[in-house]
Order: sequence, then C-alpha cells, then structure tokens
Amino acid sequence: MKLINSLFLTTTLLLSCLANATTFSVEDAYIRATPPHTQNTAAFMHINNNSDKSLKLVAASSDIAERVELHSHTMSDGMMKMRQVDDIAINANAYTELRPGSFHVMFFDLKAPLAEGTTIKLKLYFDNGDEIIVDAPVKKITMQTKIKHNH
Ligand SMILES: [Cu+2]
Repeated sequence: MKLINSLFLTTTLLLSCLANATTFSVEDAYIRATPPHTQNTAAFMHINNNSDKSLKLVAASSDIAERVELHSHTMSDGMMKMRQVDDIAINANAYTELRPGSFHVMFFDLKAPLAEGTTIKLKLYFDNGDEIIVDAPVKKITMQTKIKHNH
C-alpha cells in the first residue's frame, strides 16, 4: 500500500510538472514603439490556456520600465478610460486577447525609448504559479493596425 501510494504521488508530481510546461502559450506578442516625449507604453498578445482549469494572469514584469501593470479599458461617462486590474482571466482551453482598446500590459517610466525593430523581454505570472518569459517585438501602432485588431 505504501509503495502504491508513493508511486501514485510520483506519477501525480510528474504529470503536474508536464502540465505546467504547456499550460500557457503566447502568440502575436508585441509592444508599442514610443512616440517622442512618451515614457509609457503597452504590450499586447494572445494568451492561450491549454489546461482544463480557468486561470488568471496576475502580474507582469520587465527590466525596461520602472512599473508594469495589468490594465483594462472601460467605458465610463461615455469616455474610454484605462484602469488597473488585479488579474486577467483566461478560461479553460481558451485564450484571452490583449489588444488596443481592451486588456493590455502597461509600462510606466521607461528607462529608454523603444525603437521599432528591437525586441523586449516580458515576464508573465499566473495564479497557478506558472511564470513565462515572452519576447515582444517593438512595433509602431498606426490607426490601420488598430482597426485590424478590432475586427
Ligand atoms: Cu494602460
């Protein structure tokens, strides 16, 4: 019985390790190039939750900025306003889109301007303890790209 128990435990641990490795995947990540005299910017991406449990993105960090927050856009008094949120939910076997006008990762007080063509590293933290590092290319966002993303 003892042997069976420890075997079971080993298998469970092994399986949860394997599951962790592929729980989240990120696609189409990018960060907005900073216009002159701007010290804040935002990053966008698709975050896939490949597990059977609904999970949450709870924080983000990066060396490029003094402060990194999770944000959302909401309509308030007929105006689009962005505000900080505690987390961003990603449903089981689904994805959440971070895009202009909606959820985004917000960067305050950039240490240096972001030039198009470079790539930044961004770390994401999830409520199940997972942490992943995302490479986000720096892109200029024009109205065209905004419209494309709002389809
Ligand atoms: Cu924001």
